[in-house]
Amino acid sequence: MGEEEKKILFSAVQPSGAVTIGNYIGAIRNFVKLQEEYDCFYAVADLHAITVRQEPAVLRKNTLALAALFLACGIDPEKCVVFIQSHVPAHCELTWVLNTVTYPGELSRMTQFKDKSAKHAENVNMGLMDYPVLMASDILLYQAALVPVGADQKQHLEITRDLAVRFNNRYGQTFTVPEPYIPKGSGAKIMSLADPSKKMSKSDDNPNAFVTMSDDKDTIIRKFKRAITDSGNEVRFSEDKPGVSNLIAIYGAFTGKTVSETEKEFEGRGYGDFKLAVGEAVADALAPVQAEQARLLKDKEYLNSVLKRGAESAFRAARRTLSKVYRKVGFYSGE
Ligand code: ATP
Ligand code: LTN
Repeated sequence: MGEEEKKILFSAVQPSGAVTIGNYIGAIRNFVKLQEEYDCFYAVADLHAITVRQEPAVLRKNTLALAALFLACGIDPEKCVVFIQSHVPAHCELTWVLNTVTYPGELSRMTQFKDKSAKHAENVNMGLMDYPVLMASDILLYQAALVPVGADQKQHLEITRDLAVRFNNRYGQTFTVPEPYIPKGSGAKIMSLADPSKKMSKSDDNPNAFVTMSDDKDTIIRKFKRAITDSGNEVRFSEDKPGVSNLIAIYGAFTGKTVSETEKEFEGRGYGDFKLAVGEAVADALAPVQAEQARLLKDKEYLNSVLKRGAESAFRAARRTLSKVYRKVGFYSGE
C-alpha cells in the first residue's frame, strides 16, 4: 500500500551558473528532506536557463554539474526521479497548449519578467515572457501536489495554480492544483552578503554578494569576513539588523542551531568572531558535498545512466498527462 499513496512533488533548478547557498537553503535542502515522504521529480531546468543568454559549452557543463550536485547533496536517485528537462519533450508540448489559456497581460506583470527584462534589456525575448507557462507545465505534467521553492518563486506558483484551475474549468478535471512549499522564516530568502536588502542571486555582478556551493574554504571565509553587517556589535536577530540576521539564518541552516542558541553562543563576542564562525561552519558543511560532486563528475557513465533512467520515468509520467490534455482539447488521436 504505502508506496501507491504518496503524493507527488516536483521542483527544478536552472543550470544558469554556480549554485549559491541561497539556492541550497531555500530549495535543494528541502528536496532532500522531502524525498522520504513524497514521490519526487527533480529536474535540471535547461529549457528555462536559455531564456537569458548562455554560453553553450558552459550550459552543457553546468547542466551535468547541477545533476551531480543534486546527488551530492543527498537526493537519492533510487527514491527520486532526477532528470534533465530538455530530455522530456512533453514540457514543451504542454507549454504550447497552456499558452492558449494564458493572457499576455498576466505574464508581463510578473515581477521576475520585469526584473530580468530590465537586467537583460538587449535580449527581452518571448521565452523570458513565457517562462512561467513552461514552469507551470513542468509542475502540472506530473500532477504534483507540492512544489518546494524559495520565496521569490511564489508568484510563479500562483500563476501555475490559476492556469490549472482555468484549464480544469474549461475542459474538465485534468490537473492537480499544486501547493508551494516555502521554508518558514528567513531561510526562504537568503540575502546578498554585499547588500542585505537584495536577494542573494547567482547572477549578481559582484561575486562577493554570494557564496557558491563550489567555493573553497578561503574564499568562503573571505566572503563572510567582508559581508556587510549593521551598526553595533551585538549578534542579535532583528529587523533593524538585516545583515547580521541573514548571517544568523545561514549559520542556523548549516549547523541546525536555532536563533536563540546562536545569540547565546555569541553573546559578548562581537561580529568579527561570529563572521569567522559562519564562514567555517559553511565551509565545513560544504566540503563533503564538494568532494562527492567531484567524485560523481568523474564517473560520467554512472551520471548518464541515472539521467537516462530519470528521463525515461519522467517521460512515462508526463506522457500520461499530455495524452489526457490532448484528448480534452480535442486533438484527433488516430486510434
Ligand atoms: P538567478 O539569480 O539567475 O535568477 P536564482 O539564483 O534565483 O537564479 P534559480 O535556479 O532560479 O536560481 O532558483 C532555484 C531555487 O532556489 C528556487 O526555488 C528559488 O526560489 C531558490 N532561491 C534562489 N535564490 C534564493 C535565495 N536567495 N534564498 C532562498 N532561496 C532562493
Ligand atoms: N523557475 C524556477 C526553476 C524552475 C522550477 C520549475 C521550480 C523551473 N521549473 C518547476 C519549481 C517547479 C526558479 O527557481 N527560478
